Amino acid sequence: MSPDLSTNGRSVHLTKNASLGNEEIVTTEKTAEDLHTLAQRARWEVIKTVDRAKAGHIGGPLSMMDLLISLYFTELRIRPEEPGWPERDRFVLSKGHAALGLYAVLALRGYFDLDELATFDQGGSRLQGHPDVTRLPGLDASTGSLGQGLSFGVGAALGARLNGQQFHTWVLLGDGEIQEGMIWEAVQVATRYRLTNLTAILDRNGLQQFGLPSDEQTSATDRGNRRDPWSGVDVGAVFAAFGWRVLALDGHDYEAIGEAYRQARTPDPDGRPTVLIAQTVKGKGLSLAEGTYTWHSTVPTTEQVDQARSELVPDRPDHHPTAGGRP
Ligand SMILES: Cc1ncc(C[n+]2csc(CCOP(=O)(O)OP(=O)(O)O)c2C)c(N)n1
Repeated sequence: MSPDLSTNGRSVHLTKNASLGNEEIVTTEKTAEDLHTLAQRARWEVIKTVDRAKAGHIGGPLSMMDLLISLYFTELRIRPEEPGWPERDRFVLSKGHAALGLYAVLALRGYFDLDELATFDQGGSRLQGHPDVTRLPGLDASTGSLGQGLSFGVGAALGARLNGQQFHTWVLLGDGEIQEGMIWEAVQVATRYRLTNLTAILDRNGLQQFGLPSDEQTSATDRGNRRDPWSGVDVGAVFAAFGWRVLALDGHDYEAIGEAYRQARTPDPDGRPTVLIAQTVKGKGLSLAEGTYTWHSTVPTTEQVDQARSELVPDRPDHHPTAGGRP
């Protein structure tokens, strides 16, 4: 079944969520094919928007896209028409530089019109280069300075417990981001308070912006091979040693993602917070960009935009830079 994108994601297939103990309609039913179609469309919106804005990130939004589409269309208990609903699940995009990917998903999910993506990164826009909670309803945290989102998530999860609320808190981390010491402070506090209502999702794409020195230094300006410093490290074992429940998955396999989300929401009987180690490919979906660090934040050429459209949304000739498609 194909998703009805013509309604901007609003006429999704809805189910009642019995576990909330009421008739709230909060989640949607989607097949793996539906999710793939949505994710490819969202990836295209990212490329198209970076092309228009002549700024933004591509590699990180594309690597997390299957995780995010699955989260927003099958798992999160949210009301796009009431973004501030107090019982909503909380979501923190800790790797805030991937904001554009989140905006594309929020638009497809019905928080705002897709057309608004054309304002991305402009002064006065609600869609800043990094998420700004003071501007855009639907966001739960402002992020962009890497390392802070998990601490915010700990606070939200602890607050839920203290207030007797049932919502779950989800935090999406980059694997380069976990170099930040503040992440590990939050990891310890989450264990200390037995936050079973907190899930971290690690986008393990193996690349960051810059990285370790190359094996062979080629020049004084060499900024490394862009592998993240956790390359070769069993990061799941590290979280486990800190007392977290660890689930490993393929971050592009919708069935595995859905199953991991269901498990993560189910409170761990041993009282541990949960981390999902999602193996992903940076730039996923665009063959030019897959596994290539230079696509972390790059403005594509006209030819590359055309290639992206033909790979991601071959049936949508709605944006063609060479045909004057830019607003
Ligand atoms: C505290 C801080 N230091 C540096 C940056 C600049 N920066 C933006 S993205 C990035 C790389 C992040 O890598 P990763 O977390 O692996 O993200 P992904 O590969 O998923 O895009 C860096 C260093 C930042 N935003 N915040």
